[in-house]
Amino acid sequence: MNKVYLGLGSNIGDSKRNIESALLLLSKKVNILNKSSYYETEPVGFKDQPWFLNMVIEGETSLNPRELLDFTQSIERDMKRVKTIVNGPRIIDVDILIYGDIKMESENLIIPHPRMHERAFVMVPMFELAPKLVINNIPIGDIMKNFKGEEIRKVVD
Ligand code: PH2
Ligand code: MG
Ligand code: MG
Repeated sequence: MNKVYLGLGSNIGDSKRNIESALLLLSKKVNILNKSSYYETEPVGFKDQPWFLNMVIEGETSLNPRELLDFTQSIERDMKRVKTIVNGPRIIDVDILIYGDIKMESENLIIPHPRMHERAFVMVPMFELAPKLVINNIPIGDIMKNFKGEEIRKVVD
């Protein structure tokens, strides 16, 4: 079994339900060990869209990285995600953030996720789950010092 961290996000429709549906689908092939809190997050990259709901899960899977990507993309397809603008609104987004100790760069899959260091909406929930994680030789706590101040609010329920 391989330890993975996956990031989920949604900003169309009932985002909480969308993420919960994706988690249910994910659980067929990923044993979900731990879930972060949910966070309402300011859109990054393309500003003129609703805020996102984001969270991160820690899991284990026997799928290899390629198979895991196919699986997460099949979930996005099953949930009728439509690709429009880059960084634009989406019903569901499931991203592979970390896969064990693997570093890889293929045309459509880079692990660890190349942009996560800049994104509070990924790193804050990940820090909650794994405060001692080291990513590309940098402790997660150090990465957290570099954000540009995008707003993110923990959802308390
Ligand atoms: N995802 C993006 C681009 N921008 N902003 C927030 N707040 N949350 C996201 O999940 C997100 C984003 C591309 O995947
Ligand atoms: Mg994404
Ligand atoms: Mg994605």
